[in-house]
Amino acid sequence: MNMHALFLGFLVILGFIQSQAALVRYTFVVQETNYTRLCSTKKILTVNGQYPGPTISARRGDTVIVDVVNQASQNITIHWHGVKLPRYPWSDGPEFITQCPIQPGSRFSQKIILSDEEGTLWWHAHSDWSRATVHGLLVVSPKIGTTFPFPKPHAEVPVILGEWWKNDIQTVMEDFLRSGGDPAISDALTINGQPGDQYNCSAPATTKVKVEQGKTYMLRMVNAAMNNIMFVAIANHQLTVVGTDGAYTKPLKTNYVAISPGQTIDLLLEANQPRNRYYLEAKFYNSNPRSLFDNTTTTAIIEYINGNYNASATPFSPLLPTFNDRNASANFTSSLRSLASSAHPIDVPLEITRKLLYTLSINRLPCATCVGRDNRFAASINNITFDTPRTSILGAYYRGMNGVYGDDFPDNPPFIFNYTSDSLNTSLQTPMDGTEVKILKYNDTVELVFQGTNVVSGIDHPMHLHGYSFYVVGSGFGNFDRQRDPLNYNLVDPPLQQTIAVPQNGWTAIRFRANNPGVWFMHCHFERHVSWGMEMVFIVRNGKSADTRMLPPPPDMPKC
Ligand SMILES: *[C@@H]1O[C@H](CO)[C@@H](O)[C@H](O)[C@H]1NC(C)=O
Ligand SMILES: *[C@@H]1O[C@H](CO)[C@@H](O)[C@H](O)[C@H]1NC(C)=O
Ligand SMILES: *[C@@H]1O[C@H](CO)[C@@H](O)[C@H](O)[C@H]1NC(C)=O
Ligand SMILES: *[C@@H]1O[C@H](CO)[C@@H](O)[C@H](O)[C@H]1NC(C)=O
Ligand SMILES: *[C@@H]1O[C@H](CO)[C@@H](O)[C@H](O)[C@H]1NC(C)=O
Ligand SMILES: *[C@@H]1O[C@H](CO)[C@@H](O)[C@H](O)[C@H]1NC(C)=O
Ligand SMILES: *[C@@H]1O[C@H](CO)[C@@H](O)[C@H](O)[C@H]1NC(C)=O
Ligand SMILES: *[C@@H]1O[C@H](CO)[C@@H](O)[C@H](O)[C@H]1NC(C)=O
Ligand SMILES: *[C@@H]1O[C@H](CO)[C@@H](O)[C@H](O)[C@H]1NC(C)=O
Ligand SMILES: *[C@@H]1O[C@H](CO)[C@@H](O)[C@H](O)[C@H]1NC(C)=O
Ligand SMILES: *[C@@H]1O[C@H](CO)[C@@H](O)[C@H](O)[C@H]1NC(C)=O
Ligand SMILES: [Cu+2]
Repeated sequence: MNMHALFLGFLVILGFIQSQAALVRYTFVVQETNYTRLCSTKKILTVNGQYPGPTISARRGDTVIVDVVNQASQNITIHWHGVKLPRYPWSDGPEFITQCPIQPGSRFSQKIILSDEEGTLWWHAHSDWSRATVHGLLVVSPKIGTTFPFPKPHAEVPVILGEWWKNDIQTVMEDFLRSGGDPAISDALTINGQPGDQYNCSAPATTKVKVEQGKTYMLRMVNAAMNNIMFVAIANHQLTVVGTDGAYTKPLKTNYVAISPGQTIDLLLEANQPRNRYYLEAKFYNSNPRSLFDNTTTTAIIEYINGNYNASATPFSPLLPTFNDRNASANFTSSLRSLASSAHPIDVPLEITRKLLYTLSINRLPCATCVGRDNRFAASINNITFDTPRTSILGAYYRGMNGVYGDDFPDNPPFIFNYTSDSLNTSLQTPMDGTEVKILKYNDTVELVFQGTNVVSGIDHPMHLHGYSFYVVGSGFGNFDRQRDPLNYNLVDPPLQQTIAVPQNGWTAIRFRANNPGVWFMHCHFERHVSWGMEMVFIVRNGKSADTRMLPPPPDMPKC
């Protein structure tokens, strides 16, 4: 063989390697681990003994196999948040929606099929409240031979925002469900599992990001907290948003970030300030004056290399929006734009075949067993509080089993009223119970308007849809106006997201094409609202051709 042929052969092989998606494999051992935070030790659920859990690293289009082994003493399921899993809902994870739990002593090999996701995603438990400690990043890098749509950052830094209770999380959840009221507020917020240097016992382990002046760093941020949106900022530094929920955005320069539970944001940090120490701070945004919340601040430290600062002085602190500034939250959220470049094009549905309007409400139900109160909180979508079955809806759908769910989820609120009025009749507070799904045809183009209500009390709802990304085409405060508001939709470069904060007493319109057949959960990503029933299920029917049908289930699907 001459050199020329050898060289051509080499090029062919190189091309093959580049176009080949890789198969990546991980083992996740779910186990109980003793952990010390805030000077006290408790048993938490972890993956591989780590909190936060291990980072999964893959490239666009790869397939990741995760062998989940349950060595803990409770049921568990794992969800790959933001991964669409084309035609393969079997690995999606929500308990009793797409699978039965992985029981203690058993295992489930989950296949995570990546497609067009690129950026930061994450994974978390999707049973009870165990996601409090069972979560981690899922980083999808550009394919070999392609790169970021911005200069390659000097380094990538995980920023996992969380919430820590001194008490056992299962106990926190059970006490909360029994009480009928709000859950006990957490004892600290965390960054990468640490409350920060303002807490005893935590100071030495506080996240320190050492930066070199003149370099740019990429923060891969996720809000893994249970119950609130967060404001985040770094003293004296602007941040540039370049992506959210595994899709690129137009660069957005900002002094602060508002991030919903479930949402991920990729940010560039330019180390362009004097060589000193600066706090990265995060705290909760809470728009509802009625609910108590954890009003503490968690910190990490951005520390310049070769600085001549006073190491015992407190780092500079950023100015964050005030805790109840709903404008600051809505303003940030509505400033995001898709990159919409030729390398990263978008495809917003323009002809809509299914128009849906879903109200999101907090409710009350009578309670005879609640201590000190005669009612308990509930929550609903279109006035239906979701009743979770004890077997998998996906399994029932696939096998044609009757009696597990109904297909009567309403397209519109059953009763039209002034959703965001300051004075609503208390007769509106009692919801209906049901396990209703919404059936969509393959390739339906859906416009879904979420309408927040002031029933009981208005609050933001970070809504998350499994199996899809959607375009956020509009939002506003007050009631959605079917005539006027669509005139202001952004159909040019709306952001592509999987979790969107519907503003307090406001609305948000999303669009997506139902081209992923399966059973897909949709829910508020505030854990207490999920426990109260703010969730529903879409079933997207198979298309006609073989490549538009659901794939068969794996042989090791857990059984109920
Ligand atoms: C965790 O701590 C408890 C109580 O201190 C102890 O009984 C148990 O053996 C510890 N478990 C592990 C896995 O270290
Ligand atoms: C830290 O410890 C000191 C001394 O034990 C105590 O006075 C203080 O309240 C503690 N602070 C926190 C935040 O726990
Ligand atoms: C934080 O919340 C607690 C109650 O959980 C309250 O006592 C305290 O005053 C609040 N602090 C601030 C600064 O709002
Ligand atoms: C360093 O900071 C500490 C705490 O603020 C202060 O007490 C000390 O005087 C400072 N040292 C110098 C050299 O400025
Ligand atoms: C919030 O924005 C609205 C306009 O959208 C304005 O009327 C209101 O004053 C703002 N509130 C605050 C606290 O800035
Ligand atoms: C956000 O606030 C800034 C400054 O108040 C304003 O200029 C901008 O138009 C607002 N953006 C949105 C999307 O509301
Ligand atoms: C709905 O309620 C809001 C807030 O109380 C009020 O400003 C608005 O005028 C009401 N709309 C109608 C049509 O009554
Ligand atoms: C509230 O609704 C009930 C039932 O629809 C009705 O009987 C009652 O008059 C209403 N109350 C007010 C204050 O509007
Ligand atoms: C929800 O349904 C219940 C039961 O039918 C009814 O009493 C209540 O008024 C409804 N509420 C709303 C907001 O539609
Ligand atoms: C789905 O809709 C798109 C856009 O209208 C069309 O190109 C495609 O052929 C459709 N696919 C199927 C299977 O109907
Ligand atoms: C664990 O899952 C199995 C199968 O669905 C169920 O029968 C059992 O009740 C669950 N255990 C708990 C503690 O929820
Ligand atoms: Cu909610």
